[in-house]
Amino acid sequence: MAESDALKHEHRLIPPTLQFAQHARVSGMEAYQALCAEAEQDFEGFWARLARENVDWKVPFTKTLNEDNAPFFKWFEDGKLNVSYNCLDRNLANGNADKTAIIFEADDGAVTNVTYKELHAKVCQFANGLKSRGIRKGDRVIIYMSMSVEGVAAMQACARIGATHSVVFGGFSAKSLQERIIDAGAVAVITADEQRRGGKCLPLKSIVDDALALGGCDSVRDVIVYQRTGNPIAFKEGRDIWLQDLVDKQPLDCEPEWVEAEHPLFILYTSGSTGTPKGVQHATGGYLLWANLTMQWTFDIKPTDVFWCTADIGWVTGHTYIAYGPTSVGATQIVFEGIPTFPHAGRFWETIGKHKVSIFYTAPTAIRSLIKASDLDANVHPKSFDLSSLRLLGSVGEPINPEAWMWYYKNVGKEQCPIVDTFWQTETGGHMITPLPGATPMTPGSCTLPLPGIMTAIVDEAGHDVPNGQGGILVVKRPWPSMIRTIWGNPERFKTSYFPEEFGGKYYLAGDGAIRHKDTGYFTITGRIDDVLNVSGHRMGTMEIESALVANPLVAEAAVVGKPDETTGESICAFVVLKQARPTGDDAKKLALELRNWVAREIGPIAKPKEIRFGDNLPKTRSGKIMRRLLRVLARGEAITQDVSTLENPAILEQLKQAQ
Ligand code: 6R9
Repeated sequence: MAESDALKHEHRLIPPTLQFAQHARVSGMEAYQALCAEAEQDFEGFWARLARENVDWKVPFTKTLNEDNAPFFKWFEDGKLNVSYNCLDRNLANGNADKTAIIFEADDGAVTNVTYKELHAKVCQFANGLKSRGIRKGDRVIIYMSMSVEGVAAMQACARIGATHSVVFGGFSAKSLQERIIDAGAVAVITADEQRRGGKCLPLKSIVDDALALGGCDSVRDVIVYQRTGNPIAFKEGRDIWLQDLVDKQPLDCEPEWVEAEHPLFILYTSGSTGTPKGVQHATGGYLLWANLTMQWTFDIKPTDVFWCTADIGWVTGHTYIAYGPTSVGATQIVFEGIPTFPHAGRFWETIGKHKVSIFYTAPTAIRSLIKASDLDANVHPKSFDLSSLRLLGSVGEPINPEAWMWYYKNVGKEQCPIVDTFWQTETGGHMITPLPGATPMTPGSCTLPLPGIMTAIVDEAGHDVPNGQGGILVVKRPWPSMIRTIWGNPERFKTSYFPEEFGGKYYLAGDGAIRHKDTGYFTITGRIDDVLNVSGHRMGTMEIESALVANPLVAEAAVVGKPDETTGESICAFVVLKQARPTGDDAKKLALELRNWVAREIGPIAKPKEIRFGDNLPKTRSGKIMRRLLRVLARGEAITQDVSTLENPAILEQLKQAQ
């Protein structure tokens, strides 16, 4: 049975242990159902109650939801607050001042602890430093940093002064960075001299220099540089400033800028099926509420927990479940600079033991690669480490296959820890469909049920609900507080991408396919239904990679498809037509390598195609459309059984069948 079929038939139900359920914040299915019923009966009242109970407002809101200009929804619009106040100051007031906020585990294993009081002081000084350079509420600031206390502090400092940050993952190229700087109209870039990963020093500041030198970034006045490695870097007088010099002598306190609930907290670029990456814009109040609540509901966070989310702050998971969620609930968390395989593939398990981590949240791709590594070497198997502190495990970023789920459950959680398989997106701001660890019986490979107040459904092309057991398109029928507000600078694209006319402009379209189990109603995500790939949990548009390839002077045409991959979920396979004759043998190998490196330079190493196949042409219909579905079949190495009668050039299939 193919794995997708196995998923559809998977119906094991594994209840949380009694011990876990008894002490959980949401304990038992009745408690979950009661919350769902409250949301059904009084939707606005439900959200208003939660927003009052979990967020500190400077000016309380009186209006919960404004749907007048749907799908541009407004939540808590007349309320005023500050996210950094909610994450830091309120922890000083409620007895957490000397509690460790961040345990920073460096690439080389060095540890730095930062208390809430210290983090507050750091963020205040940083915020005062930003203000001293003239950065104000509403300005956009790019953060191009590796995992560090300073990275988190940079985000919080922007939030404190009402500047809108846009974090760009440190693996993106100068060109990708430049595009984001221009689109956001950023006034400053915060970066580091270099980053340390896997024992190596990798450049950051020099990439910022390259990005700015590409042109069009005139809006940038300041480049603020955190010294991480101390290796020499170029410095441009007047523009560049060391973070240390900026914050030195700044007051340890900074009055928060009280912003409207709808004020843009951040923009985060993500890939869509067409065009350039979209600047997903999030608001302040609703986003904070959901970051805080999902820490409580999904992660059952308790004052004694040590929380570890292994994501990077360059992705949404690192925003919600590192920078904002854990701090807003006063948790102690690990911020990890390194990679899972350095100095050995037992690094995650070792670090869990070292810091007594109790909640661990990672991606299926990491789990799958560590399964492989521990099959080969018992020394890096979880059983060789002390994992007794763990009480809850989480998964995010892509579907987790039942086999990997079971391995995680048995070997890491020792069958005692619930697994929360959290389905959500950059656009949703926080979890959408996930088990509640003290309530929902789990099914491996299923993200189970939506959180209370999240009105997910599966519909057909016409927007009608499909019965359980039948696959369809995943939608959300009602707005929710942490939803995307717009695409930065492109409201029209926001409407057409997420609230398409096919569904009357009323449903939020996630871009994923899903199916509900016929008995339990549990959701299983079947993967993207658009041209978005998910490689190791990183989202990439096929169009973006194709555009990068055709920007190479040698390339005439390119088509990119995803191919299932045991470790990374999906891998990138590119079909390329060169302007010169089709290369073969060593020539083909050499050119493939050149093009792979080209894509890494254009977008970033994460976008490198794993495989490149050269052809004299691509399979096209008589009207000239590339038949991607055939390319997908070829990439998988499967025989073509589909109808190819509309194909202009069927002979090309034979040529593209073989990987070089
Ligand atoms: C948080 C994050 C979003 C896309 C999403 C879907 C996939 C994420 C998943 C999952 C199945 C899960 N995805 N979590 N698929 N099960 N638990 O990853 O955001 O980078 O925007 O990606 O990832 O395809 O549409 P983002």
